[in-house]
Amino acid sequence: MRGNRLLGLLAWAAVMMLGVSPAAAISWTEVGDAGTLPPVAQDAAVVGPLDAIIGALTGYDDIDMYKIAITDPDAFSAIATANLSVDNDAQLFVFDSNGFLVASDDDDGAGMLPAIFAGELSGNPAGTYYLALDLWNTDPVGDPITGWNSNPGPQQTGPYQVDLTGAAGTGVVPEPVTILGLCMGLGSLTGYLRRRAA
Ligand SMILES: [Ca+2]
Ligand SMILES: [Ca+2]
Ligand SMILES: [Ca+2]
Repeated sequence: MRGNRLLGLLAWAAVMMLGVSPAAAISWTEVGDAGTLPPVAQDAAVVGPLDAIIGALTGYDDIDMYKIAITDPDAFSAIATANLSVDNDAQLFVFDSNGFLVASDDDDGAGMLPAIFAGELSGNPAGTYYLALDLWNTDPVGDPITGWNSNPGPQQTGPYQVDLTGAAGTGVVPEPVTILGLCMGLGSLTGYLRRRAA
């Protein structure tokens, strides 16, 4: 009995030390420059709830597309904040796993920033989606998307953040065998401690 309680305590301590608590929401920060179409979208490869994407628009007409998981379509929202060099006139687009547009917005957020609110994706299945942020008025071409009509007005650059609800990273949870190995190791340690105590 004492051994079981000790094992539980040690497992809890190990989880805390490894930082693998599955409930902690985390953000994804753009690495280099995110691509513009699903095949080259940047994978938000974190494990568990994804509460924000942080990036920057650079160059003449940057388009940043990220691959994410939408775990709760009813609760899904994407609210942009930014500090772009002219007037923050950005846009948001959400495409499904096949590249079909399922939601978009230009100015529903603060100022001319875009926002997609909870409920707008209701009726869509949970799964893989692509979230893109770009400048007005560069719009997707084709449905499913095959490209973009570059038409930034005004052209501008700067940092942005898209706060998310109902979303998760595309990373995979650790293999069960890893957890099993950890528990076996803890079991051995518990046995050792019990033998020492005896
Ligand atoms: Ca970028
Ligand atoms: Ca880009
Ligand atoms: Ca806008």
